[in-house]
Amino acid sequence: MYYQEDLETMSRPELEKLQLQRLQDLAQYVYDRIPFYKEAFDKAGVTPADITSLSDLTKLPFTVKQDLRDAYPFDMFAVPREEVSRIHCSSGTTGTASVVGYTKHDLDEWSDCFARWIHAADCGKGSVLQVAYGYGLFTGGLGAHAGGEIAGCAVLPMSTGNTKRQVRLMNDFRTDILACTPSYALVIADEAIKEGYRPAVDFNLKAAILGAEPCSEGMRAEIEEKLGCKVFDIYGLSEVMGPGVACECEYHDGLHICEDKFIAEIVDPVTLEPVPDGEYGELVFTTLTKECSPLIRYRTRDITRFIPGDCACGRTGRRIDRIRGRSDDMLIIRGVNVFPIQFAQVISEFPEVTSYYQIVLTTKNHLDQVELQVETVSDFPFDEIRKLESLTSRIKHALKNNLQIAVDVKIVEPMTIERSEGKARRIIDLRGEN
Ligand code: DLL
Repeated sequence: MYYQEDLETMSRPELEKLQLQRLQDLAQYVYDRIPFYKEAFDKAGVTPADITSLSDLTKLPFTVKQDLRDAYPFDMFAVPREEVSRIHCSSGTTGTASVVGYTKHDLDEWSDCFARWIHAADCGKGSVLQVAYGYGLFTGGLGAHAGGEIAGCAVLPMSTGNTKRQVRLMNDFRTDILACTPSYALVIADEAIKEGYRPAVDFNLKAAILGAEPCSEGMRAEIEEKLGCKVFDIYGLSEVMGPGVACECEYHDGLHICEDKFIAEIVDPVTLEPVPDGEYGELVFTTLTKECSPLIRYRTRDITRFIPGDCACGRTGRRIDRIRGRSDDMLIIRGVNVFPIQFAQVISEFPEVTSYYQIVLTTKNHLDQVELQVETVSDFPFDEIRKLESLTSRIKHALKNNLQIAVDVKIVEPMTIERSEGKARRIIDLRGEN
């Protein structure tokens, strides 16, 4: 079921014509309004007038996360303050966050994107949408909320947490669609079962629109079985908009990009050259309709590929495969973005331990588990159990406060952690192996 059939099923030539027109306007717009882009275009020796075909996009410079951080807070905004309706920030980053602004028009465009995916899940007017993504600076909650309202749903703004209540209201209000991270969907399902419900029979769920983190096939199957509904993988990132940039349709064979609003490229993360169709590389986005925080060739660091061929649903937006990983070292642990350096920062405040550490990632019942292994300094009384326990619990607390995730801490004896002559191997990612 389409939401904006004309845009979603536009023929490729028509769509590409629209993209070119929008790209030309965008190039002029950012050149005139954002000093960063004027400088970057000048440096690359390109002017907005040089964009005469879609393939000219590759003449334009890339934008990276650091550019957004350097522009903190508002230097990348293309509109005056009085036209900004909302501000979000990227989650869980080290140092300065990247700030994204939205005009009223930007918010409407975003809602339209999300609404498309609610309709693709065969929901809309009359459906109850339970939003269990976090509300706040994170784009999940408000993005799903506004999309649900415009799609005609009755929106239940639960946010994350309070799982017993999520379960009770899901049953009592006959929720049709659940929107949250895949890990949280599983927590909700397990809580429901613990409370004595048979969610697949007792509840009214038709669809779960899950994203913000990778979801394995196994996890997806488990959620679908436990909750008795279809899972739709939804992708997005705050810098580019928020949830809804791409999502699965009813055929669940890749995520359609809203290509009337974004141009996607997949490039080799090292050479930055486009990879052949169907091959994996880094996803890059150019925003076509954003007024406040437009972006040219933004490097997402997410690794995926275009799925060749047409989709049976009739939507003409190309499909990307589910996100396979990231080209930088950002970890996504239970939906929270974490950088290894954040662990280092926390342990640096404990004189009892050295700066040698390793992060071991595993999965248990499809949920990410993270263990920090850290070494004591050589004069630490390793056999005094009370001291060891107290240190372990203090580090655990500090990590929870800083990273917003629960981390198991294993304190090991001096010189136990692998040393390296080259780059240290900080992350041992065993997810998917157990
Ligand atoms: O996670 C926006 C979002 C909210 C998307 C709700 C979907 C649902 P950020 O916090 O900026 O924004 O994190 C963006 O999360 O670059 C990916 O690495 C990862 N990510 C987002 N969706 C998916 C997905 C939101 N479906 C970063 N599969 C992105 C895998 C995803 N990874």
